[in-house]
Amino acid sequence: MKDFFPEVTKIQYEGAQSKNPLAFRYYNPEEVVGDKTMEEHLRFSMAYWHTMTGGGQDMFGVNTAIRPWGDVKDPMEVARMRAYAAFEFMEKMQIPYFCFHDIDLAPEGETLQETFRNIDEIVAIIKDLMAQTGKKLLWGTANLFGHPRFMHGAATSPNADVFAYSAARVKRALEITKELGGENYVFWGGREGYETLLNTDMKLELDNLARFLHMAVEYAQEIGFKGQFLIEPKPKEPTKHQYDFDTQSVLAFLKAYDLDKYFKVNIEANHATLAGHTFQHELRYARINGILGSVDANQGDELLGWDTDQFPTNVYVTTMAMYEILLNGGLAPGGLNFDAKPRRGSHEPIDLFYSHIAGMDAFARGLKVAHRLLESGELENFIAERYQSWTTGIGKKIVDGEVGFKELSEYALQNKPIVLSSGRQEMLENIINRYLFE
Ligand code: XLS
Ligand code: CA
Ligand code: CA
Repeated sequence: MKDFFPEVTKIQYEGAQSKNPLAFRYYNPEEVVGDKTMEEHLRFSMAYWHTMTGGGQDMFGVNTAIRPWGDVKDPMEVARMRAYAAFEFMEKMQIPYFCFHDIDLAPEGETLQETFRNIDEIVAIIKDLMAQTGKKLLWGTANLFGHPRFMHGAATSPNADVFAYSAARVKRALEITKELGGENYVFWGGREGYETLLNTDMKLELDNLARFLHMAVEYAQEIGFKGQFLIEPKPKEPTKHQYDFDTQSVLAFLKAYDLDKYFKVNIEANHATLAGHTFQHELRYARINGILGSVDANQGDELLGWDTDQFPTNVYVTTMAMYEILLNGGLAPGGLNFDAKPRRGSHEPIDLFYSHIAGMDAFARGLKVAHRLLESGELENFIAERYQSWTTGIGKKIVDGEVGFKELSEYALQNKPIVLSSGRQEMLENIINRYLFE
């Protein structure tokens, strides 16, 4: 088989002093941090669509990326070569997992039958490569947003035939995910939203989305797929308003439709930014509600209002993300999936290595800082102290449900003047910096 990345050998950990841009400075898979190795904590995954299938095309121009598996005419031959390139890349990068949409693997055919035949052929190749290399599938999904048939939605389309077609695609994607031992299955509602309420029956669309997800749950049970179902929140793009706006709206939807016991969320950093939240906010909200399932590890640009899917390099952000993930007891069976692409101008194959190394090192460093921060208890102790009034006296009575408005009013009327303590934001921010710079 052709060597697609002949200029690169396996990327190795060389330590923080290394100046080799093709080495890890922090990611050391075997290194134990707390109770697990880095590999077990981080569960890195390659996104097939960006790393293997994408080519740098944008609204103003065509593909720029040089991809050694893309230089033949027959799209099925490209798909076959791409599968081999994917496993060579994961091997060389020491990335244990990957994620895909059904049609990242193989081109759509003229008919649904042909699409399935194309995908099946590549799935067989991938299954062999997985057995040879030990690489694993973090999650599978179906692309229900790219083709014109989805222009008005998939499960939320006004046209019932589109709903049926989408069900067929998810059914097959679930079967493939099961066949490849996928540990999760993701629903990202690309076109599940609206452009204007003037033409939209919002109630019917939401009811239908819930019907669709219930059918998916039933079918997974029928075929014995044991993976975790995940919904990936995103507020906008491509539609102006997406129904899965953020984690809080997803949870409200899941509860309203009795789906909350079957689903968790896959949180993407860039989508948090688009929703006007920090990444940590989304992780925290999911964690405290027991629905933090997996993460799309990327970063957005606060100066741009769209989904830039950049590689995560901001160590402050990865530290606070890993802080939440450690408090969550980890992500398994989820992981950190690099739903990220090198910039359009970073078009050479080797840029795929530089960008993944940058992301893996940023998260590895974030993990180590977050672990030290948690071990010290500095933040948690401060918070416990700040909320201390809830553990004794009237606070405890409120928490224990022993008092109502009458008792509280009597208490307030005879209480001494209230004295508040400082929130100490700047002091705390400086504590974080101390850990980052240590
Ligand atoms: C797009 C989403 C998508 C999902 C999978 O913005 O991030 O790539 O992760 O469909
Ligand atoms: Ca994503
Ligand atoms: Ca994104």
